Amino acid sequence: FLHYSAEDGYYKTSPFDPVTVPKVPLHEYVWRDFKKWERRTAAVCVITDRQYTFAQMRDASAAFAVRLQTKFKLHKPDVLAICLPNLPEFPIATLGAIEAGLTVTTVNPVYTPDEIARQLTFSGAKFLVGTVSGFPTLKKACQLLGRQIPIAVIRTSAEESLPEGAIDFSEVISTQNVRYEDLVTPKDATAEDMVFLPFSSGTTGLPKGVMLSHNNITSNCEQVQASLPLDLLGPQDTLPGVLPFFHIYGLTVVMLSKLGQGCRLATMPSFKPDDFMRSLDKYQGSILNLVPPIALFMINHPKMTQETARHLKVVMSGAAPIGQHDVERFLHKFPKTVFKQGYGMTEASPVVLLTPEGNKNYASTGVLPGSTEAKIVPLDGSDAKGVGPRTTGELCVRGPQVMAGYLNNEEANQVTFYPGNWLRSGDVAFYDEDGLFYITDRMKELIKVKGFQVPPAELEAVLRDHPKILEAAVFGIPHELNGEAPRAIVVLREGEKASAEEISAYVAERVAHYKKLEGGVIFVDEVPKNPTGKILRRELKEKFSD
Ligand code: 4UV
Repeated sequence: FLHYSAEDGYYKTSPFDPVTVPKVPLHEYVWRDFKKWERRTAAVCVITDRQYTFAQMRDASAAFAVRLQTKFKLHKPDVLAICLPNLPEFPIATLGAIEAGLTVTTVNPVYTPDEIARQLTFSGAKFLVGTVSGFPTLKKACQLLGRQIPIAVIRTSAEESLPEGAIDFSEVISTQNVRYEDLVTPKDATAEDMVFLPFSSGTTGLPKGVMLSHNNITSNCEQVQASLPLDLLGPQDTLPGVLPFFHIYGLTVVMLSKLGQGCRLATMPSFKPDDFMRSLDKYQGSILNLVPPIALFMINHPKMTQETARHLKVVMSGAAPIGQHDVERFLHKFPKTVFKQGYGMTEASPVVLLTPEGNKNYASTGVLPGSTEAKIVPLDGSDAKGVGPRTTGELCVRGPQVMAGYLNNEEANQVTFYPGNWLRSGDVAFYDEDGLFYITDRMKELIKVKGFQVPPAELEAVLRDHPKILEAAVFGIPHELNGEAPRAIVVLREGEKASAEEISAYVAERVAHYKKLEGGVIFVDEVPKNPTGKILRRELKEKFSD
């Protein structure tokens, strides 16, 4: 599977058969077989036991689509923002908006009003879906935005009443008095239209809108499904919905791909040990996508036993590196499960590498899925040609799952793609003679905390706003449980004094909790920079990591 061309240098192709790009809108793709299991449960909340069958979910999302068009006058190319924890209604909101022809931008529900307002501004969202408890934050975000957006809220229990000014989500998804025939498909709708607009910082800078088309996502669903044997996955299976659906890993790989295959989602709004264990035990979780900190939880928590995980067949870890030693510890405790890894990025819908069947090489993150090509480019970027096996460099990929680009950001698109549509991952990797890939390092500035993106540029901007701070730089240091933790080096203005606690608290007030400066604050006289003023992050890491 190794090829050479004068243009691309050495590049790898997938050991799998090419996938057929579905060429249908995403909601049609997800509902393609739903009649086969329409009476079964599609999603259940492990806290309230609130649930929807496939038929109920299908009808509710279609009703939502009709009302978005007729009542709220939303049409392609309008953007709808979903700011929800994992609830059974998440797929209803998503698939309904898509059926109405809209683009969905998914917002992290733990964001601060500032962070939400920024995403609403960049995406131009015209409608918001949230929860009763999240409503005050969403309202504050809209105030910052200076523009009114209708906000529909989900009531997660009977005790929650509708806040003033909010729209009742249960009313807009109600199947009573809906005229399904009123739904219009725009004449110019194609499977190349943008269906999702998640945000990612990519290789550098602030978060940017990632334009993903219906075909990007449906292709990736096909790629993921083809890599798992069919008898392994189907309507008999339950997936604990623990990875956040707002993040592309939870959205594509867990929520959409698995609903399309008739699996049941056992959703939980956040990771809480008891809820998580209930999803495996009472709700019989059989396939589990997780991030390394959850694997560590399963290894270390005394109540998490083989008995708790007795239904579990397959575990797939991704979004951050997991050590081979930890995989071995996991398999020692849960010998009956198959352990797989995946590697992906928002810009690739997300899956780029997957562990093949029968693999026992736990140092590797796997092989390329169908129709995907990859090459390794020397790190200095002097020549965008690929190198051969066992030589490290930047991993670059090409395939039907790769984004068209970042929204309204030609500059970022220029640096993110090499000629020939090769998406630069910003990760350091190599492949071996068997076509297995190994991620060895990250060259982009991104920090990953529990698999979540923490863009240093964002924290640096917050720090620079502090009246006592002249300059700041942020980088990641290793963290035993979370993978990494953000650490800041700070230059104070002349004559100013501040404590590390004061700076940390200032940041903590302004960002989502996982972005806090858990790695500490160090005061310095100067931030190391190159002659053009770019922060020298490698040097920072080497100098200030201990
Ligand atoms: O953009 P993002 O936040 O995207 C992700 C997606 C992870 C997925 C998706 C589908 C899977 O099936 C799966 O197993 C994992 O995280 O962040 C992208 C960056 O995260 C790092 C790497 O630096 C990416 O550029 N990353 C993601 N997966 C891995 C990883 C991994 N397995 N090992 C090491 N780093």
